[in-house]
Amino acid sequence: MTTLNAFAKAVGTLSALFFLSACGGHADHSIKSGAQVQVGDLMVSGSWIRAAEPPAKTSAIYLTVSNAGDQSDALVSVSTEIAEFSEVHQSLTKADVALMRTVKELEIRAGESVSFEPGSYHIMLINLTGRIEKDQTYPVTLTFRDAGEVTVEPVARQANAGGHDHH
Ligand SMILES: [Cu+2]
Repeated sequence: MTTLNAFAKAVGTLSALFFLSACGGHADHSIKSGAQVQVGDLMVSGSWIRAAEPPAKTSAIYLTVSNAGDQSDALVSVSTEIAEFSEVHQSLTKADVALMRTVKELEIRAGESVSFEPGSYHIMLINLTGRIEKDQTYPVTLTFRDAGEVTVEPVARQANAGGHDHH
């Protein structure tokens, strides 16, 4: 747990630095890649994607979804051109074995937020169609059951797998 917490803190610090250096001065750009995109009562913030180079065929996207409304909503699909398949997964540890399960519909309850982060929920990208280069942004469309579609542009960061072994 200590390692994970330290990792999460390091990532948090890096996000702040990247945000300042990559987006300074361009208001439109910073809204897209950064920090917050709103759709209905939902706010998607802090999106980033794990940089990947061949032969890696998978990567993952992390973000936070907050629901300011008084109705539950759910993330029902994710699409992007950078991978053949995109799925919502949850990492679990059972008897010291790291596992992942597919989440068909991820509920985001009224007034709550769900964080996608290493070791927990993530958007798994399977069969990447190219490399994911550090500091580049890659558009990804999220579809919510009620709020509908929204496109976010996570920025790529170098990060170790954080215990995320896939298949
Ligand atoms: Cu996964």
